[in-house]
Amino acid sequence: MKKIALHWQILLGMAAGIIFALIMTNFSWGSDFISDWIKPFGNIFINALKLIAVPLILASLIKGISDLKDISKLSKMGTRTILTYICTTVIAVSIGLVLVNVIAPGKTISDETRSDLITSYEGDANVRISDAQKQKDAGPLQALEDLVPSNIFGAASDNSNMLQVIFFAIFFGIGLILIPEKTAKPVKDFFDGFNEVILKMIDLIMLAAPYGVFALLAALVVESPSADLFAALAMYALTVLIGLAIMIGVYILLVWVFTKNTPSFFINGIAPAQLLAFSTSSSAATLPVTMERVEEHMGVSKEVTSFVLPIGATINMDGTSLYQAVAAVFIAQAFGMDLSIGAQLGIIATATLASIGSAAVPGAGMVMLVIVLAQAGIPEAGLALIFAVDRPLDMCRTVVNVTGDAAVSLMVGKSVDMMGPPNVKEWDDDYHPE
Ligand code: DAS
Repeated sequence: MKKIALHWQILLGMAAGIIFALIMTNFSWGSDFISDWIKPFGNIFINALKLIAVPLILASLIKGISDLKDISKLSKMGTRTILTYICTTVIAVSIGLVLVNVIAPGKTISDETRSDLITSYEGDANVRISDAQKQKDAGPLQALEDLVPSNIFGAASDNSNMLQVIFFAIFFGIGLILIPEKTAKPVKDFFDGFNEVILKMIDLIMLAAPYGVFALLAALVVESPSADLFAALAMYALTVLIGLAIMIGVYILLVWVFTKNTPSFFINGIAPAQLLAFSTSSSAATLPVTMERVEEHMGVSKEVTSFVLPIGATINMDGTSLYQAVAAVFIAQAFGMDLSIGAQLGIIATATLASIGSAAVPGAGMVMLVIVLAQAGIPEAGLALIFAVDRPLDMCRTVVNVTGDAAVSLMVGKSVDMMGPPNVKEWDDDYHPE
């Protein structure tokens, strides 16, 4: 049978999980059967995602930072590229935070459903939510102090110290850049290979996604059979989609203002890459098309695209960072946790860093969400809540990731004067900006 694309398999797994659970609830033993024999597979799947988070941060950040070594040679373009990428990511996270606080999808859940959620979470994780929240609301400089681990293995062993792992990865990457090239090469080669292995492991974990989603959804239906929970999930997904749409508008505006290229020129230029990003959920798989579209149809010179776009596919994931901010606050709302402004600002930092560390492959944003949740003391059990709708959102946020990379390429190309005149529809053979 022709292989069905993974996201259709996952959507099938979602539907099958709901239908299976609705059938089983007609039997007196149905709910127990699902809790005892099906739900564990959902937890195994979530644990596999959490398992890969720390190695993924180490691999992708150390590789990403050590790749920046080339940037020092292109300091003018490099600095502008990194700063612009960080700015667009912070804008994306901020849009996500404003929307999720205004729409508050997690607050539409009834108190009864919320207490069911808390009971099931505290039962599974035997952690009282209030305690988890309290330890995160310590003094103002506590967050800064917590950034530096006293023991990397201790930090790596507890998912709630993800920022410490990120700190170590960045620190290690900087050290790698500063030692002589000859000495650094074997270490850099090791982390390049290590990164490839981790990406392959994510691929393998995602192969189990249809079955993991089936189990998660079946458990969700029998354990909190409330319609308001599904309504809240729908509102959460809508909040993410509204944020992603606003982000596309922000890019169109930035390109219009900074490069004088019209919205229709930009959208017509990037549309084929957006469609590929939507169907593959992978910025990495879309990269060749993104480069061709930005170079051949939007006039940015190869010297800029061959530098800015690969870095962007690796560290600039604005759609992912917006999604992580919305998801984290939604889960906190669902569990009845009021996040302080300090905790939400912390989410801006962790979602920005987590999106930098997210790999450009399907489901990576979900893996890195573990960091944002753990750092803010938000129950990771919430992953089971939102993973049900993650894949369709992954397809949409990858479109935004790719669009953001293209927009920044145009802006950097314009700023270093390596870009053709605005709104050139098609490049004729003898005119390409060098
Ligand atoms: N699918 C990832 C990408 O390729 C983004 C994500 O998982 O959030 O951009």
